Amino acid sequence: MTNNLLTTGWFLLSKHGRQVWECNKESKADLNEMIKTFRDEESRNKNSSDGIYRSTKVADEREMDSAQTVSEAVYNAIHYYAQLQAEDGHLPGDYGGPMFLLPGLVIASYVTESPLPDAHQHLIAEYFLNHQRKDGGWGLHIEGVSTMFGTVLQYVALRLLGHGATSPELQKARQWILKHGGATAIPSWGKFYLSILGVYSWEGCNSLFPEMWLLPKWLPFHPSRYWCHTRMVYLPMAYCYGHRVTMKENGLIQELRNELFTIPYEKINWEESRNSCAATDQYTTPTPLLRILNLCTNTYEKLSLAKWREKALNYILDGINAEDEQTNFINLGPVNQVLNSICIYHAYGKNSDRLKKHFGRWFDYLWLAEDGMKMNGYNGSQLWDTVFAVQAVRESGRQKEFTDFTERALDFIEKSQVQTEVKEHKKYHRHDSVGGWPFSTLEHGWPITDCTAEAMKVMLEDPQKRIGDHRLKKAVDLLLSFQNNDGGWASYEKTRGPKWLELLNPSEIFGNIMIDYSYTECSSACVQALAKYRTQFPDYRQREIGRSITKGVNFIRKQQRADGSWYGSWAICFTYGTWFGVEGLLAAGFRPYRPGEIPSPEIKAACEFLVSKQNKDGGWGESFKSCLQKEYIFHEESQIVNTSWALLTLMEANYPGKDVVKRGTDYLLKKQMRNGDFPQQGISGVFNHSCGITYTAYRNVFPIWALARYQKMYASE
Ligand code: LAN
Repeated sequence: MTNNLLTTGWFLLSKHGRQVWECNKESKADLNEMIKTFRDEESRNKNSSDGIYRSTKVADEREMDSAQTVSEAVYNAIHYYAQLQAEDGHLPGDYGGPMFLLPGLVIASYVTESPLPDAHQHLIAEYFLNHQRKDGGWGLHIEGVSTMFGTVLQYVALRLLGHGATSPELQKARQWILKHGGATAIPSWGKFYLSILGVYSWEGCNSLFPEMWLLPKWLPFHPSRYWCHTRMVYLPMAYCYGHRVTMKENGLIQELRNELFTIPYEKINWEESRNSCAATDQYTTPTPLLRILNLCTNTYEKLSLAKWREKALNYILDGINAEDEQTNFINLGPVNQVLNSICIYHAYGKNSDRLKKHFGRWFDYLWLAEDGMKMNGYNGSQLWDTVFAVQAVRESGRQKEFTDFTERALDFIEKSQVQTEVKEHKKYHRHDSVGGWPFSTLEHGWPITDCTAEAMKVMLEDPQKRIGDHRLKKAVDLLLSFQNNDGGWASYEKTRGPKWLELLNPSEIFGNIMIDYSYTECSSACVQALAKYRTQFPDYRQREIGRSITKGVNFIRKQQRADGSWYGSWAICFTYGTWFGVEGLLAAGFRPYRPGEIPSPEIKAACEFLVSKQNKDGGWGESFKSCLQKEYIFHEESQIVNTSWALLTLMEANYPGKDVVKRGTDYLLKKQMRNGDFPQQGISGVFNHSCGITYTAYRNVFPIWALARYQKMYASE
């Protein structure tokens, strides 16, 4: 099968981390066949295995002998993974999973009269069909149960792509929608998209109160204090709401109005629909405070002063333009990419240069796999995957055998550090950027605390010293400036608002999105990086670094639960959080297990927690539900990725129960395929507590790392 894929004509073009799928061939027959196969296997894992990209790269398919020793397994695993590297040094991979991103792009393409090429449209529709659930609906993400948000959005997107309402798939979807109350029960972000299309009325949306941006900045609820993703999504949303941006009506829109609701469109009570949300979708319930606020802003809409509205909308458009330029039109994420495109079309028209630039960037988000063409959750996870790859290979001690790989990866990391400040960043509420590293590419440019920290860790061990002392100092300065008063580190910025702002979370589908909170993972990475820096450069900002580490450690300790675990916010879940918790504390000098010594109680408790969750087959497996319910829930089967995190943690703590570690390692060895790869199992990433996201690289990089650590510790095996 793998060789067939090479004849599909699709390949990934990559430059400085930018990822664009291109096709050089007219016939896509093989690809079609493969994509259909994905759908036909009823019981199959919903996670594709990034088969297309990998088949275009893995030329060396010589059947290697199955590894007999851990050392051979490590070699085979790196040998396989290294082949996935792009020319520019980064490790490309599937970053799909959420099901609310691609329909947004299809809607934007329709509304802005900017059609995607036919082949893309075809593959996008296939992706939607591949992820339809048996009950006819779609979830918030590929593994989630059907929701109104997912189902209406994919339904509408398929219709916009030319699928007839009478097709069996769409009929089934429609039944699901009607049975669950019709599209008036779609959550607010869905109401927003439908209003743009004219398939729902702006009257049925709570006010997005554009004037909020004109309020004094010292107010605790000023939007500049929101988590950057929330801020950057509600900015263009407020623009569209303020202008009541609505597409010109046409036959298809009229049909959709007839298809999506339980009562005739003209009879819908819009005011009543504002707060309706299907039970399947509700992760957070609107609080009384939010309801009161909505009442006020909805009333304001009736009186709104034209002068203020105009001023607010101009201010917002200026903010949209700034974000476009600062990110080279990539934008912070896939949602504001889509929304900004719609605003730009509205403000400057279909033929404007700005819209063309947006259009060009849509392709940076599209990813092709054997389940069709999807929209990635970001413009890629380039830097993140590459910094882990280097650390894993380094732990194996095999850099010399893979010099080319490591050199190119280091080169990519070096080039990705931000070295010039974002233009007028303060005016546009951005934290400093110089010295930081982004999650994806330099062109994207938004630096992140833990991406900066992980890249620093790698650069501190670079034998070539590619980045000199000066640039390392800049990274330290930035990390110190990011630290919160509670001692922790948030994701992109310092926490800017009070915790009670969460009471105003208007998205029914996500939790904890209003402010940027301190996270265990981010805090641990920053503590690790600062601790490492301090040992090599004891003279630079010595006291501040010392204080920062102490505060960071206190924060991490406070996050530990009574059972010894840490909750992970950005991957599933307690095994991930606990890995970071333990590595952070150990880097700061907490005691691991050592003969004749008592380990630090935090470390002991964490190890005991992990040991208590080991499965009979030696592996660990955690369900996505852990993230939602905030308690450890077992997956039906052990997961390679969870097992690797648990093993990395236990070994870093030098846990004395060798049998536990050996059985975990044996599980990994058993799972490895002959070519060195590992099978793709369940989804492993998460955000905002409710949405899963694919990190396809994790199935390679973490077993490499864990096996390498095993080999290092028990060299003879
Ligand atoms: C990411 C991806 C990377 C991730 C880590 C660096 C791993 C984490 O340690 C900190 C948080 C961060 C940066 C993160 C935050 C939320 C993101 C940006 C994402 C999960 C990728 C996609 C997601 C974004 C919010 C998706 C768009 C959806 C909206 C609700 C706006």
